[in-house]
Amino acid sequence: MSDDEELQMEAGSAAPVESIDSPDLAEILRDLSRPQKRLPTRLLYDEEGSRLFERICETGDYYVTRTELSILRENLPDIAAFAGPGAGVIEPGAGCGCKTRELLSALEDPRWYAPLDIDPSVLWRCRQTMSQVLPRLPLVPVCADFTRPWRYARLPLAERRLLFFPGSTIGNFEPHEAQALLRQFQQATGASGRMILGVDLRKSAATLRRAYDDSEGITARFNLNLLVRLNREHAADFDIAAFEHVAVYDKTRHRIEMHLRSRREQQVRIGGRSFRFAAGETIHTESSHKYLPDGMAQLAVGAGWQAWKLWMDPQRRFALMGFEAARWRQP
Ligand code: AVJ
Repeated sequence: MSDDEELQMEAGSAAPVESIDSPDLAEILRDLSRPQKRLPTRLLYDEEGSRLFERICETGDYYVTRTELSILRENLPDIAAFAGPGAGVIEPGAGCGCKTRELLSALEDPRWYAPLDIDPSVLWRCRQTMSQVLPRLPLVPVCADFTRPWRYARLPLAERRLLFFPGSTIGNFEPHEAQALLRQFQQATGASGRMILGVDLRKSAATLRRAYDDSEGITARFNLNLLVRLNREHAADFDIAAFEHVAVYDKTRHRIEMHLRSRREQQVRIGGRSFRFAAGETIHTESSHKYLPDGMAQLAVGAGWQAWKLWMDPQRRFALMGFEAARWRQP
């Protein structure tokens, strides 16, 4: 997404456009050329992918969303106090915004809400729900890939900026990338900035495997939809039935990985290239890192934040962590 396309929805007229001659394809071809084939995780979230992800959140096996929401509800007054009055709320990767709605309703005099999402359809739906629940709150939707630089300086004034990053999306990045992202968030919120981060905590491999390979098969559809998308958008010829979803827990890196496994030996064409798959060979599509609260605090401290608050469920499956900008910085 180019600089000029960001903030386009502010004007409220034209729908944001996805770039057609996408740099995505170059990245896809590079990723499929690696010894361990992979695909960019963010491509899971097209319109169908975002819808399927919302359905994953409703499954019994995916404890993440439910648990985070219960922590938020249990601690709302405390969390709102931490955010302080007059905040402008930024949410990278906003999604359906149901958690945010609860947060925003509890805040004292919030100034605006800026959801960022790579998928314009998500922003349109977000605008619709927000106009019903919080019609007076100014909405500043930003259509952008939040992992790339975006123009946060153009956001309106507020007492302070609060960055809300729930859902444990931070876990989808390698630890060093996660730290770089947290540093970018710190720059986006400034010296008076605060951040509320959702962090999924370490737990048994069995629980994690069930959460990322639910018995209803929604996660499998979510993962396979990536190939459907490549067929549609990049004229690839993946035989969807010849791949299956797998979730593997890597105990040393503390992360659950999603892969698409080739059921047989096959060739796939995309972007004028041909890729060979051995039977059983996989494409790595997502990693979800699991942290201890201390480990995440250390990452954030290295990114210009100081740890401030920790809210958890009684079983310690998930944490909401509150940070404020570090007052003291290493030269
Ligand atoms: C959207 C990053 C929170 O990693 O748990 C859910 C995505 N993938 N099931 C996660 C996901 C498979 C999810 N996040």
